Amino acid sequence: MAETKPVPRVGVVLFVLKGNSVLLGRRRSSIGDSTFALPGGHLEFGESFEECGARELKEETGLEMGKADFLTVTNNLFLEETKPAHYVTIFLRAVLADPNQVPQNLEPNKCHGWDWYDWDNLPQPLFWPLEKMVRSGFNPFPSECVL
Ligand code: 8DG
Ligand code: MG
Ligand code: MG
Repeated sequence: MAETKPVPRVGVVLFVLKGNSVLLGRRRSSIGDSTFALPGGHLEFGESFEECGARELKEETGLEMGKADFLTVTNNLFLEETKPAHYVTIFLRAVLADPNQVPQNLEPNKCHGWDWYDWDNLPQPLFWPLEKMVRSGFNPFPSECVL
């Protein structure tokens, strides 16, 4: 049987913010195994970015997403992997519907566990698309508008 030609896929991931912290989980995956990454996953047919982000957050952590907004998009090539992949990744910023909710590890086959990490003291190693953003000086927190 002829191999199907690989195509780029769309990932939607969330910077879930709480105080000065973000939610990260250590991946169990053929892509970025053991690295700390944001919650998120594949955009499904017919979904808005916000719907996808809220669904993935719920599936992976049990958390209910509150207000969310678009931050940026990056083009990520994973060509050295056993199964090469190409993701256009949409990054949203979100808060929780209820800030007291506690994350659960609902997909333990895909993640070692979720926790809050201070933005000024992020764990290592970060999943490389995230590492690249952090190194470039990207900051997901709303900038203070001082008039
Ligand atoms: P699904 O079956 O639940 O839809 O997918 P998933 O298993 O949750 O997918 P994922 O790998 O968590 O996310 C899809 C892709 O998004 C991932 O393979 C590469 C891209 N991606 C980034 N940065 C990040 C990130 O920080 N976290 C996550 N989860 N994915 C990211 O480029
Ligand atoms: Mg998922
Ligand atoms: Mg995921």
